[in-house]
Amino acid sequence: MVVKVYGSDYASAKRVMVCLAEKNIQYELIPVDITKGENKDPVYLKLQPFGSTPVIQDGDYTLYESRAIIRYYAEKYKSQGTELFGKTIEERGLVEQWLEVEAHNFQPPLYTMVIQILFSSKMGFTPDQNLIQECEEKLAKVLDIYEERLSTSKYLAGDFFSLADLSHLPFTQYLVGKCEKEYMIKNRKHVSAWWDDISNRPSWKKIRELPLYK
Ligand SMILES: N[C@@H](CCC(=O)N[C@@H](CS)C(=O)NCC(=O)O)C(=O)O
Repeated sequence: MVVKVYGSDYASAKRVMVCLAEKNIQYELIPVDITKGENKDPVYLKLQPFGSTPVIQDGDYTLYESRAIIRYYAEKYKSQGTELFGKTIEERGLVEQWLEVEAHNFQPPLYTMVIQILFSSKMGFTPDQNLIQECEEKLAKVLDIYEERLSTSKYLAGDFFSLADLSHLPFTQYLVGKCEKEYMIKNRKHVSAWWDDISNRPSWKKIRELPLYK
């Protein structure tokens, strides 16, 4: 059965799509255009009552929150495609730790920067340069900790690619691309090598080049 991914051409749906690609799971993207308010449609709100994307439907099973979805598929198809949780319970613990770091330390300042730099005009407000600067400083401190970690292991959770690395792909792509802040990655030798490695995985190259429905 083909998994249905309801989402838009934004980062959180791509987090799910790249996970499905690593696991060789077929999916169909059902466009939900948030710029047209389709995520607030009563029919969509029955699937995701908070009105954000993505949501998956796998048969009669429905799940939202991108990180919950990727954890679900990494566990459900443990032995199919790339092993994304590591092999031991200790490795799993480290994958979970870095997934939490991504969600609570890395993503918040970067998310604010992305909204301010890329989406402010669409959303009808002027970017706040002080806020962007503040977020950049916060993110730089987080990346300094990544630099230290990645000087002793190839990937975040150890010497294996995992869900923790994967979860960083969509928003870091905004940072190095449309936000024009690639120097934040390139100026850190180990972070830069890590980014070159994970962003060149065939799964991510496929997702980031998708025209989706734009
Ligand atoms: N914690 C949620 C966040 C999802 C999220 O922020 N989605 C954005 C697109 S990247 C969205 O749908 N925004 C519209 C809205 O929430 O109203 C997840 O990881 O799934």
